[in-house]
Amino acid sequence: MRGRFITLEGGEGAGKTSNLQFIQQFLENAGIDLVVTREPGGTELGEAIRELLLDHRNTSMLDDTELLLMFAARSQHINQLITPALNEGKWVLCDRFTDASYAYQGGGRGVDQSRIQQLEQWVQGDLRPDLTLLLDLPVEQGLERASARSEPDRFEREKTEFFLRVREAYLERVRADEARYRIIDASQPLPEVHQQLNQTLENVLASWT
Ligand code: Z5A
Repeated sequence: MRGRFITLEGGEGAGKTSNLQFIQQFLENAGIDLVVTREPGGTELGEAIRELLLDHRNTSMLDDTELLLMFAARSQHINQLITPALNEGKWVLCDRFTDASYAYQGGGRGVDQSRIQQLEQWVQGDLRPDLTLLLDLPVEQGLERASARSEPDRFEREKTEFFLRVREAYLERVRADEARYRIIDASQPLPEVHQQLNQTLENVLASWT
């Protein structure tokens, strides 16, 4: 049987890294054979593309170039890792996926949604996540948390307005397809966020069996 595809999304300082391991542990404890990966990245080529995308010295990168690089990395990732794993019956937990393109390139940069939709169709065919966990919190709170980072990357250098548009684009995605998403209130202290994740995952897994 084909495995399940779960993605984790969130804006700046939402705590993806802090929560990914918790989700992984939950799923592995449930006896699931899991592959954990990330975007942009997940393959050798994808990780090289990630470096180009995050390097703050690449100030001349055009918005379309950024979008195309995201989908170039995604194409490699899907064909080399995600689809083979799902076909083997493994589950895939991916730290960011195409919702991030809609949020950052669409909402943040203002790239036309129809371009993203075309690339999504081309690169992914029918592949869509079965579940997307969105860690949501007010932008100012997220930026406050993220400010402790040493060297901000190309995205982390953006202004508050950019991240407000990113958040709104994520929430708009949820409103358009509520069945696929679960919003996690990431403004709460970490143990409470874990509790929400625990409850959410228990409910979803029960509904899948
Ligand atoms: N991107 C894109 O534009 N388009 C696409 O299609 C894709 C990606 C796929 C890299 O992604 C960039 O790629 C990303 C979007 C773009 N740019 N940004 N920004 P990434 O996922 O690798 O990078 P990230 O967003 O910086 O994720 P992160 O490293 O997981 O950061 P985080 O969500 O902020 O998580 P954190 O490091 O766990 O938490 C930040 C701090 O907050 C840290 O000090 C924690 O201890 C603290 N924290 C976390 N949770 C809590 C709670 N609950 N209470 C208190 N403090 C907390």
